[in-house]
Amino acid sequence: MIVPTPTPDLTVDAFTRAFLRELNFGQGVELSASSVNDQYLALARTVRQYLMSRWLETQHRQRESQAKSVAYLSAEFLLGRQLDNALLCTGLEEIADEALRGLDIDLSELRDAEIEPGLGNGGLGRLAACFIDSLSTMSVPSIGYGIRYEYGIFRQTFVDGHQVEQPDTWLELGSPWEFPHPEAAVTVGFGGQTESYTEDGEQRSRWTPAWSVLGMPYNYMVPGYHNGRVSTLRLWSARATRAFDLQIFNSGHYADAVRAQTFAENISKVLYPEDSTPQGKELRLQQQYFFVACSLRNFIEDVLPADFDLHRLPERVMFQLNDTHPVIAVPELMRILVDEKGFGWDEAWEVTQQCFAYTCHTLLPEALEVWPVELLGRLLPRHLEIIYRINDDFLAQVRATYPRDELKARRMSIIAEHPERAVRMAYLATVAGAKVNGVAELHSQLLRDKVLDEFATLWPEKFTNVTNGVTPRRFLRLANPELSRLITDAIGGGWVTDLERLRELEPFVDDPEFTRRFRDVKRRNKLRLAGVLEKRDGLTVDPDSLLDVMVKRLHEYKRQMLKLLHVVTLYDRVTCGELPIEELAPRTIVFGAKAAPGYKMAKDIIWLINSVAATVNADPRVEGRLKVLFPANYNVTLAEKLIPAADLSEQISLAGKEASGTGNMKFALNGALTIGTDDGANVEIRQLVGDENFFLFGLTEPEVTTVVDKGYRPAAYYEANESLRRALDMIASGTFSHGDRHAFEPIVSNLLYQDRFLVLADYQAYLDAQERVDEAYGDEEAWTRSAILNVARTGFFSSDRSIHDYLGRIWGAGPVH
Ligand code: NBG
Repeated sequence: MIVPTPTPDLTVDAFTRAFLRELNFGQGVELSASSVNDQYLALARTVRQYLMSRWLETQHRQRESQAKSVAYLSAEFLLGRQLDNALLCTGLEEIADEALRGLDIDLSELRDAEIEPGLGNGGLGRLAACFIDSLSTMSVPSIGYGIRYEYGIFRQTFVDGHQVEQPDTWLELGSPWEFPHPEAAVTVGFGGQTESYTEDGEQRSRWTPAWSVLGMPYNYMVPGYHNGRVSTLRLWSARATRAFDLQIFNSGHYADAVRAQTFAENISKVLYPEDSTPQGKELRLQQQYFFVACSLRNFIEDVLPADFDLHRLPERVMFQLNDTHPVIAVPELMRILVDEKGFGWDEAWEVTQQCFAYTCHTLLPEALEVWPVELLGRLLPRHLEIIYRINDDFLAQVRATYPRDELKARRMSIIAEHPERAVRMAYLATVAGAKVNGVAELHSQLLRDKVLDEFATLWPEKFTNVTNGVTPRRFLRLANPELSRLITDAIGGGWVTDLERLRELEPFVDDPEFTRRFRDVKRRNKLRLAGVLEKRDGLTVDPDSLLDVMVKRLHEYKRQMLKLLHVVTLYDRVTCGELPIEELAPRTIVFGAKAAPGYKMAKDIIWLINSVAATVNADPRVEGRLKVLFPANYNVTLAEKLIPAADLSEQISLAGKEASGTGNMKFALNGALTIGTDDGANVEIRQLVGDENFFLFGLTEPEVTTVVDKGYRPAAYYEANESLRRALDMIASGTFSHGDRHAFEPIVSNLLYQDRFLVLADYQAYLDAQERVDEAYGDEEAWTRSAILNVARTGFFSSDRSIHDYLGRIWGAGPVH
C-alpha cells in the first residue's frame, strides 16, 4: 500500500516551507547559521520529497504490471550532478529559484556546491547514465545495477604540467540522493571449493566459498522527465560480514580485527581508473562478481514475486551486459538455476540464453577482457566449471558445423590457450547472449567483419547495431538553457522527449531574427564558459575567437597528438614569419582529458600539451590569436559548460578505432561543427548533417588497413613533409621544455618509429581540413547556418531513440503506461 504522501504543493510558498523544514529539522540548523552545504543538502532533500511518491508508485506499478523489465548491468554510471535534473523533471526549476531568492539564497551557488558522482571513466559510464534517464522518461520498467564506489574517477590536478591524481571524495559532504538499505544486504561468496554429489540419480555440484562479503544496496532515484515516473538505480557497497571480530579485538589485536573489514570494503573502494585497457587485477574481478551476484540475487529474490517460476524468467527480464565487465553474471545465473534451484543443465541454459544480451564498446583487441583461468578458478571455482561446460557444449556445436576444422574450434573457444589459459569474456558473452550489439553502424559492422567475425558467420541473427545516443534533458535542455529557450520559442517544447522534432528548425536557417538569436546564444555561452574557467582555473577565454574543443579521455587512438601538432604548426608558422599574424584567425583551443594513471604515454602527452600551452600562451607574437587552454579535471560538470560554448568539435580518432563516441553527438546537438574522421558515430553524424556542414578528413578504415598491411613507415611522412618535420623537430629540440631535449623524446620517437595510430599519415589532411575550418569561420552567416543545421539534424542521437532501438531489436520489452 502506498500512503498518500504529503508531497508539497507546486507553489513557491509550499516549497519555501518544505525547504526551511529540511534545513531546520533535517539538517538541524537555522537559516541564518546555515552554510552553503547545509542549504544545498536541504534543497536536495526538499526536491526529493517531490519525487518520493512517484518513486513508490513506479515501483508499485512495475510489480503489479508483471511486465518485462530491463536490468542494466554496468560497472560504471557516470551520473553527473543530480540536483538540476531533479528540478527539471519535477517541474520545480522556477519555483525553487523564486523560493530561494525569497530567502536571499542564490540557487546557482547551491548548484555549484554539489560534487558530481563520478562513478565512471568516460563514454561507457556516461552512456549508462543516459540510458537509465531515457528508460525512466520512456516509462520502461527498468533498474540499473552497479557499484557504489567510495572513490569515483580520480580528481586530476597538474603539477608542473604533469597529471597528479587526487582521490575523489564525493561522499565527504553528504550524499542526499542515496538511500542505503542495510537490512537488505546480501552475502557474496568467494574462493573455496566445489564438490560433486548425486541427488535423485543426478550428478550435482556444490560450492563452498572460503570467504564472503556483504553487499549493501544504496538506491538512487532516476526521475523521468514530466511523466510521473522515477526508476531505480541500485548501487552496491561492500561490507565485512562481521564488522570486526570482538574476540580478537578484546585480546588487543586491533589491527587483525579490522583487517577483515578493510579487506571486504576494498571491493567497492575505488573505481578502476581505466578506459579501454583493462588490467588483469584480481580486485577488479572481485568487483565484477560482487556486483552481479548482488544484482541477480536482488532481482530474483526481491524484484520478482516470492513464488515466481524461474523457467519463465525471460518473460520478466533482460539483463543487458554493458561491455564485458558484468559477464560473470552468465555463469552466476547458471549456478543459481542449476545448483540452487535444481534446474537441469539444458533447461537452465535455455533460460540463461534468453535473459542476457551483450553490448560491446570497443575495437581495440587489448581492451577485450580476458581472465586467467588460474585466477578465475581460485576466486570462483564453480563458475570456472560452468564456463568449461558452456565451452564444451559450444565447441561441440562448432565441430558439428565445421567438421575437420580444429583450428576454428581453437580460435572460437571461450578459453584461450596462449599466452596463458584464460577466459575470453567477450566470447562468453557472445555465446550466451541472445543478442550482441555494437554502438554505431561502423562499429557493429567491424564487429561482424573482424572482431567477432566467426561468431557472426555462425549466428548472423544474433548480431545487431544500436547507435549510441545522449539524453537531451541533460545535454541540451539543462546544459544549454538559452538555446533550449530559442528552440522552444520556435517549435514548441516537444523536442525534449522527441528530439527528431528538431528537424522543424530547418526552415529557420533563413530567418534573420532566429539566426541572430542563435549567434547571440553561442556568444553568451562562451561568456558563461569564460566565467567558469576564470573562477575554476584562472584561465581567460576570448569570446570572439573560434572555440576549438577536444575533450575526451586521453588515449593514443583518439589522437590528441594530432590536434597538438596542428597547434605547434600554427605557432611555428607565425613565429618564423611564414604566416603574418593578422592572417591567423583567432582561436582558443581547449583540451580536457584524464589519462589512466598507469598509462605512461598518455601522461607524457598531457605534459606536452601543458608545455605547449605554457609556451604559446606566454608568447606575445601570437597573443590574441592563438591560445591553448587545458583546464584540469574534465568531468561531466565541466562538459555541460564547455559543449554549449564550442564552435568546433574535434573527433579525430584513427578510423576504425573509436567504437562510437558520444561527445561528438553532444557537440553537434549544441551547434558546434565537427572536424572528424570517418570513424564511429561520426559517420552517421556526417550523413545526417550533410558533407557541407562537417569537416571530414583522413584515411578511411579500409585505407588504414591497406596502409598498415603495406608496412607503414611514419618516418617517411616526416621526411616528406616539411611542416610536419618542423613541428616534430620543435618538440624534440626542447622548444617547449626549456631546451631539454629528452623531455618528450618518448613521444617523438614513438611517432617516428611506431605511430600505431597513424598520426603522421593523417597530419597533412588534418591541416588542410583546419584551413577549410578557418575559411568557413570567416563567413559568419554561412557558419551559423551550418551550426543551426547541425542542431536541426542530429535529433537522431537522442538516447531515447537508442532505447527505442534496444526495446525493438534486443529486449522485447516496452513501456508500461
Ligand atoms: C567506449 C568507446 C566509445 C563509446 C563508449 C560508449 C569503452 C570501453 N568504450 O567510443 O571508446 O562511445 O564506449 O559506447 O569505454
